[in-house]
Amino acid sequence: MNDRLRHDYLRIAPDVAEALAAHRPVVALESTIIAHGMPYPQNLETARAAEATVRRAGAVPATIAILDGRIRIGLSGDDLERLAAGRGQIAKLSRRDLPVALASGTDGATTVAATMICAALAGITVFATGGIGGVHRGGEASLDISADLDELARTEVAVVCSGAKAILDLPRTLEYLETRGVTVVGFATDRFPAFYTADSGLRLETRCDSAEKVARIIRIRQTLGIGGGVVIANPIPAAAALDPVAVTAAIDQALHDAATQGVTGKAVTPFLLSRLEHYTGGRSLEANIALVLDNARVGAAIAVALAALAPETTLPPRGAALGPGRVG
Ligand code: PSU
Ligand code: MN
Repeated sequence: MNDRLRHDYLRIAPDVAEALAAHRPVVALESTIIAHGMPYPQNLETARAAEATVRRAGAVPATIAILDGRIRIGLSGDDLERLAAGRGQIAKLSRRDLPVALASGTDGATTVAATMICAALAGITVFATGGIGGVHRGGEASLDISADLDELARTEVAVVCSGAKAILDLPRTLEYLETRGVTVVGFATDRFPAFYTADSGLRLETRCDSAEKVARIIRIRQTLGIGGGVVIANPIPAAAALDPVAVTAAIDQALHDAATQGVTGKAVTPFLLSRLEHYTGGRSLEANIALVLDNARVGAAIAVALAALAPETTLPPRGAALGPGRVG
């Protein structure tokens, strides 16, 4: 890894650094979900519970955020509280925003795209979250396509999620991932999950029923050196899933609000999430918490399986290999 980067901008918590050095399993967790995806104090409780879930499953959690202009890999309890309680004042940072936040020394929450970049810099391969961004409805005209999708195409991190919310154009999101060469795996499902519901109706070609099988696909993709990530789509646990009819109605209302209020750019996703929470009467929040924790569990199982792969399929830590085709 670039010494300048490590010295000036990257701060890896000791327990995470030790685990990485020993090739023990580590799971990255994102912070936009804490600062912009859920209200306080449920955001803080969920962040803590996700870390505890990863630990219980035998891996070390590394929640990622920007604090005081430093990329922080692994946060303390106070750090989590600062991100969770600062809701509103904490910037939402994607790929383009990272250098700006570091230059100005501010705090910021990392999106899926920015968390993938930071995880790759630290040498972390597995990342668990709630949902990825995607092609927004009308995206073929507005060009509102989440930077998460291009990040998945270029940065070698496996992202465990419950698909993407149906506030997005899910068929075009899957088409875009296919065009950009991202491997999408259904975890014990043949269908792309739609976040609050297990089935978007869209078929996936790849299904894995075990963490070991997912780990082999991730490792072989790394070995091929083709760059880019893998999406592991883990459906919301059945007991926590919402009624599809109620979700569709809430989404229509949220999209209507965004259109009439002229919400654009990076504000769109947080705006839609909070309207959705309003229109589902808080039930969306409970579902969101349940799926994040299940993704943390599955992410840890995959990280454990990766660490257990035979030595001949083990590569050295990859450091800052961010470009497509660069093999560490
Ligand atoms: N989808 C969710 N919850 C979230 C997000 C997406 O269900 O919290 C967040 C993630 O951090 C994701 C980001 O990376 O929103 C995508 O934002 P945008 O569409 O502006 O790229
Ligand atoms: Mn956008």
